[in-house]
Amino acid sequence: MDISLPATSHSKFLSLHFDFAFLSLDMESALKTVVTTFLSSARGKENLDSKAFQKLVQKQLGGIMQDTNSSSAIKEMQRGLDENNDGKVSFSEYLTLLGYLASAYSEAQCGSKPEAS
Ligand SMILES: [Ca+2]
Repeated sequence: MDISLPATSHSKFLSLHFDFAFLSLDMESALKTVVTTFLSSARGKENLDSKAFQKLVQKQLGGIMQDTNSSSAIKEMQRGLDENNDGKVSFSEYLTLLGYLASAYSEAQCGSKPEAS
């Protein structure tokens, strides 16, 4: 499974001035949750530090991910996501995790493994 997402910072997206005030459809709500979860976890910073990332995973993803009670497993996952090796999880690195989870969920829904492309 290989997912590459554009390494665009969220601040670039936010400068596009979409009107996010009236998100109402399921996917729009999901998008809002994805963004606000990151922002509230980052507490005004650009990145999640290890502690914030661990908290986010345990609180938000404990239901679908195994080993969320193991801080070493979460640290291992964080290292895997940390493309620029700064020890923190940026918004795009966070999206990489969500991309993996979305793919895994999609596979589970389809009940089949994706073709290698
Ligand atoms: Ca990083």
